Amino acid sequence: MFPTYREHAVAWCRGVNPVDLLGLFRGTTLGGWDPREANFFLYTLVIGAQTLHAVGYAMGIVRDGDVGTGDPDRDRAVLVFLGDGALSEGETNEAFIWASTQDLPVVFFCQNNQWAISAPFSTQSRVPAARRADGFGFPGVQVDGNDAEACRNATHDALTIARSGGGPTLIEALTYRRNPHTTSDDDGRYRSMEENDKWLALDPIDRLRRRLVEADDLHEDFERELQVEEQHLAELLRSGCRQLADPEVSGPFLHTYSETTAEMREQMVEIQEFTSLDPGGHR
Ligand SMILES: Cc1ncc(C[n+]2csc(CCOP(=O)(O)OP(=O)(O)O)c2C)c(N)n1
Repeated sequence: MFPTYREHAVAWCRGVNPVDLLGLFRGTTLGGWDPREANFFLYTLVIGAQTLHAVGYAMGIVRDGDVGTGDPDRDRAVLVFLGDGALSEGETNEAFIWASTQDLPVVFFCQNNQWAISAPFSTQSRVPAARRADGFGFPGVQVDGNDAEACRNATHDALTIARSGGGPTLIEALTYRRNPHTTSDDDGRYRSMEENDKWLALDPIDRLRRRLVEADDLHEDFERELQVEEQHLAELLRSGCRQLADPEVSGPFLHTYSETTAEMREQMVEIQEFTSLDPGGHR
């Protein structure tokens, strides 16, 4: 899996410690977890860049012969997440071309929340996001992004096709970003709250809850266990976030390239000496 930066729930399912996610947002780390352990790549803040990472990885899967063998323990596929804004990036369009022309085992999951900060989807595309795949020659499907089961089923089907050698799929999960883009974004400047209210009524968590109640699957014990788990997780996140250690200044010098050059070592020593000075410039 290659996430963008909104896949907290997916990370949770993959076993990534949510405190490690917060390290990235607090700026205490440039990564946060070992992608190999969770089979979940690092968050990518450079819009669209992860689509090419995913396609490159899918090429590796093909060259390893791990696609279309019919052996469920062997066949693999890549799932990459992107926002609607990422559809306008050159990298995403390059990724679509590679994926399509080489029948790569990759599923593009586009969370179309209809806003790229203040840019509405109408400024990104004249056609629904799913239809973008048509021009590249691979299938695109639109699902109700606020319907958890529909998203799960569409993803499952597309991954099955990819693993069996059937090539890529673009899934457009149509949803809505109800909050501002970030805590520094004033969304009142570019959109109406009525639109927001309309989507509040379609809240995906409420809908899943209603469905469980209707199916008689939401028992009291289950609800209670859920509440305890939620409380525990919230506490873990709060305390874990406060306890995150400051980053080592040597980090970027040691981890940017597989080998640290002599020049980088020199710069590392220089900055280590500089940061050990007090504000008056004394040791
Ligand atoms: C290459 C690049 N250009 C610009 C930005 C600044 N930027 C951060 S988030 C964002 C909007 C992304 O919108 P979308 O892909 O729809 O994702 P969303 O945050 O709405 O899920 C932009 C332009 C960036 N991070 N990377």
